Amino acid sequence: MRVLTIIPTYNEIEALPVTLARLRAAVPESDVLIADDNSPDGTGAWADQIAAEDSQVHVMHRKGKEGLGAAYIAGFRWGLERDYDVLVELDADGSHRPEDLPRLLAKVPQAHLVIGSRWVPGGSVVNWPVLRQLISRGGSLYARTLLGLGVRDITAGFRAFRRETLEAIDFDTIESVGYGFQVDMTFRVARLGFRIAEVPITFVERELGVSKMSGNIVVEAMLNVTRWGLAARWARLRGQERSSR
Ligand SMILES: Nc1nc2c(ncn2[C@@H]2O[C@H](COP(=O)(O)OP(=O)(O)OP(=O)(O)O)[C@@H](O)[C@H]2O)c(=O)[nH]1
Ligand SMILES: [Mg+2]
Repeated sequence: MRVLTIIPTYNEIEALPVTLARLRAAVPESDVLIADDNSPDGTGAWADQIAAEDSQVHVMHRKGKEGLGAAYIAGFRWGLERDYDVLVELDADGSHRPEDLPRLLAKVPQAHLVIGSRWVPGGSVVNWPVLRQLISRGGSLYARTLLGLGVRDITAGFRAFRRETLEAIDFDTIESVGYGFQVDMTFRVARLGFRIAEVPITFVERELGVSKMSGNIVVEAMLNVTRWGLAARWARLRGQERSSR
C-alpha cells in the first residue's frame, strides 16, 4: 500500500515543522506532499529545504492563496498521477495527530473513505471553546439531515481516501473552498455508493500559528449544503412523480 499524506499550508512556518516531524516518526512509510500557496512567511522555502534532505517529502508551490479545497485537489491529482494507493488529508496546525493515522489506515481495506471523527464514541476535542464545538456539531447535524448521510463528522479534515474513490470524482465540478469542500467530498463519495467509515480521533486546537477559519467559510458551507440538499430532494420528487405517471 503506497500512502501519500497531503498537507496544505498557508503561513504555517511555526506549526509545520512540528507536524511534519511527528508524521515522519508516526508513519515513516508514508510519502508527504506539502501543498503551499506561496506563503508569505516562507513555509514553502522551509519545506524545500526538508525535501532536499528527505526523499519522501515533496513540495508543490502554488501561485497564491486559493483555499484548502483547491490545494487538496491539486495534491490529489499529483498523487494519482504517481500511482499512490491511499491519499491522506492532514492539517499542518497540529489539530490532526499524526499518531492517529495508523488507525485510519488500518480501516482502509474496509472502506473507500475513512474519516477521523470527533463526533463518534471515543472521539473528542481538546481546548475547543464551547461555541466552536456547537458550530461544528450543529453544522454536521444540519448537513447530515439535509443530505441524508449517516456520517457524524461531515466537515472533518483528517481523512484517508482509496485511490479508486478519488478516481471516481470529477474534481472540475467541485466549487467549495473551505469546510464545504469536505462536505462536498463526503456527499459525492456517499452518492457513488462507496463505503465510509469513521474512526474516533482526538482533535487538538491549534497551539502554533494563526487560524484561516472565517465566517465566510461557514456561510459558504451552509449555503452549499442547503442548495445540494434541496436539489437532491427535488430530483427525488421529480423521479417519484415520473414513475407514478
Ligand atoms: N494551501 C493552502 N492551505 C490552506 C489554505 N487555507 C488553509 N490552509 C491550510 O489548511 C489547514 C487547515 O487550516 P486552518 O487554518 O487550521 O483552518 P481550520 O482547521 O479549518 O480552522 P481552525 O480550527 O481555526 O484551525 C492548515 O494546514 C492551513 O495551513 C489555503 O488557502 N491554501
Ligand atoms: Mg485548524
